[in-house]
Amino acid sequence: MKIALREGMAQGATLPEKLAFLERLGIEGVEVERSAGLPVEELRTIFAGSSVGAANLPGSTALLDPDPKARAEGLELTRRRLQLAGELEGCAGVLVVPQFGTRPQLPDLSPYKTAVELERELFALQLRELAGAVSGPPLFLEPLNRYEAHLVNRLEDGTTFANEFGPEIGIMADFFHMNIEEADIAASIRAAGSRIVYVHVADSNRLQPGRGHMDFRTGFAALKEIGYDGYLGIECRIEGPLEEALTETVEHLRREWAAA
Ligand code: LER
Ligand code: MN
Repeated sequence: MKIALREGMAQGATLPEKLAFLERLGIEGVEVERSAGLPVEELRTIFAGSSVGAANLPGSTALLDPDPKARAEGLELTRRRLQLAGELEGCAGVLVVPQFGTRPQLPDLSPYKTAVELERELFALQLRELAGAVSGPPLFLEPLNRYEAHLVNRLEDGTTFANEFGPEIGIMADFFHMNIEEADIAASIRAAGSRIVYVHVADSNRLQPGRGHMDFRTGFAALKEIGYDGYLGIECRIEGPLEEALTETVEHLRREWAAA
């Protein structure tokens, strides 16, 4: 197991400064956000000078946009990120949130197709297109809770899409969203099995792990059972001074993982 932090949560003005901060905390990966647009050679040079790796890269959030131009740009951006993921050693893949929002943005064309049916079919087509562009690290879908998204809320919703493909398409398990959507987090993790290629951690209140009442140990035991050995990406609000809080969080996560 390795620990990662989102780029935007790390201290520092530049990516090298942020990597130095993470190294100091013993954090092994960064979820690249803003810096994903840097030239590939520059990124490779920056990461070559650090023990911190690129944990994942962001794909487009416009794959279901009603505007065809925005969708085409979304596909292109995601293809570029898949290529970049293969250039950065140890990168787990490209994170795609299928859509944000509690209602479809596509029109309701009943009785032909409802908006949700259209979204499902369009998303499956977009994934087929993108699966063909995977030659290294996979694309993975992140299920979000019902207050943030409606199409893919539970791990099972993600695996339903992913199961149409081979290892090119995976899913992410985010403990904050699972805490709202899954009846039994451990059972859902076991059912998703090797489709899980990335994990986000936040506590029940979305503060840093250790500051709420999340039972990480049971979920971590299920991750170990399925042979998950990837990143736990910290994605949360931080209570208290950043460096102290993260030091405490890293300790908490390593302790819970060891005990699981
Ligand atoms: C949003 O709640 C979330 O969990 C993020 O990982 C989406 O990119
Ligand atoms: Mn997340």
